Amino acid sequence: MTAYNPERRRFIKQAGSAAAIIPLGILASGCGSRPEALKTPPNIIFVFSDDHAFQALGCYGSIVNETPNLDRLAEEGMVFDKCCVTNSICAPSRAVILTGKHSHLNGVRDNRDEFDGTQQTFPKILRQSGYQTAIIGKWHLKTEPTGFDYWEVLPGQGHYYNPDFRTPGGTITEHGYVTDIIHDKALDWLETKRDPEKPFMLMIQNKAPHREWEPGPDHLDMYEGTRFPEPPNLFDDYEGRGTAARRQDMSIAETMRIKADLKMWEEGDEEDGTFQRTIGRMDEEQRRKWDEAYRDDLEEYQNSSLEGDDLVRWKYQRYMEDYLRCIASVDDNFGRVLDYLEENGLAENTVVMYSSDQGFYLGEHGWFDKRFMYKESFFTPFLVRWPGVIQPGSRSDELVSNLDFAETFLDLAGAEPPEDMQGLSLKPLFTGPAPGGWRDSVYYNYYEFPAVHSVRRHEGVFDGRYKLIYFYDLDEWEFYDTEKDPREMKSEYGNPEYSEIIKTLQAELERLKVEYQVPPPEPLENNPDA
Ligand code: SGN
Ligand code: CA
Repeated sequence: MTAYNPERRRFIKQAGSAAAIIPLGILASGCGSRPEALKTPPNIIFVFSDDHAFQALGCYGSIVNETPNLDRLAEEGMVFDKCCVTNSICAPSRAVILTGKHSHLNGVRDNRDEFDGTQQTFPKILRQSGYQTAIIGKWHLKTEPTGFDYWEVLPGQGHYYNPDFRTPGGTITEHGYVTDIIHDKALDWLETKRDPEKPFMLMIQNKAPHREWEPGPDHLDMYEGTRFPEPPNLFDDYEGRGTAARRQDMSIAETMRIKADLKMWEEGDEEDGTFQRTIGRMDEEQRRKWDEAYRDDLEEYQNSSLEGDDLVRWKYQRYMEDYLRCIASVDDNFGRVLDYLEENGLAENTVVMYSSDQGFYLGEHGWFDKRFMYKESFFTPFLVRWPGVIQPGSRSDELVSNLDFAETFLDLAGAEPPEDMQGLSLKPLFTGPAPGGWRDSVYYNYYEFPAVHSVRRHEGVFDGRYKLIYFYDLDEWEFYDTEKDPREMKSEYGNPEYSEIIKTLQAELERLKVEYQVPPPEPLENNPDA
């Protein structure tokens, strides 16, 4: 890989040595022995949420919520501050993780594509290497899971209450709240279905905190009376950006629905499709608790006549309550997994990772949802704990990606990654500074348009500081200096001060497209801009 930006490389080297993370493995080898953790292939637990914004994690500096159990993982392990996704949307992210390949090669460019389960994936290779593999929870790839000894997955988006699960024996319906049930099943797998003779890979895949953000029975009253700080760009006017930011359909003001998203249902709404697949699934007791919890909000809303910015403010607060309640359940259940590992002597030799399929907007730019290459949806949380190997409380600001997860899992297992996987194993970063030749940039491509939320197709490159985005159907470029403009409010494309770096990044984008074998964009059908 050509290092195109020597300045950045120097910065990384200095930052790496300043951080002085001494791998425990090296310490131990000085005493003539290697820690147990490095000898045997470790177990891996990968906990993955759907739409969990890094802004809603304590260890990423959240000012809106607390996540004590996830933070425990951060305190005992490593936090990645620049974990990017290649394509900020659900099914594509999952396909990238399984295959270690960009969307154009794994065949899942958007949520409408079906995953071809006959292709090479990391769980298949882990199995060949002697691992027992299991996946429980959201899948979203349409076809049947392959490469897993055990699977129970939600159909499509799944349901929050009394969810269905696809299993090899057919679809079953469970009673309860989806996050609790996914974790019950995961703990049951560890307890009764795990083969103690083999290392294992367990993927615990939350539906939460995906829209419509339905909290579980244990958290319905949480944040009652809390006023969340508003992001400074909640009322963004998009002046500093192009057509795409202005024409999206994912704003709190316009797109967010008072009933379906914010639960202000009234008598007579029972036939509504969204009502049916959310509240309509509840049993009497669940429903009673729910109605009780929302009664005051509904009354307050009905008695107010909010408009304009005041209405947006109210919607933002309601949104945050429910979104963060969903996360509270993710965090509680994550704590159950950590406790189980400890109580059963598994904590030492199990690498625990936490991530999300992408980031999410919590009112920044006036938005919810994801898709754009802007910071909030481009970065995703990524935490790793590996006792005895990763220095507790460490952080990495290297450019890493969901493209790297497959090769990382294989490396942990001591398995050789296939030549055609496109990521990098992150294992070296767990114990020290980035090895020479580490990437200087990441490539991004978002494809789902026209579609829900109306985000234009775009590709781009990010080098850790500068971000270049090309909306190819609009033929519009944007460029951000994320150090000077961390909220990405003003594109500097066309600013002569940046013309050199823009040219360099344009060349880098072309280089990456050759390296990753990116074909030219397919013609767009039904382009509303044409
Ligand atoms: C649903 C949501 C959208 C969301 C997509 C994709 N609408 O269509 O807001 O962007 O899923 O989400 S909803 O009314 O059904 O909630 S993804 O995570 O699967 O990519
Ligand atoms: Ca998602």
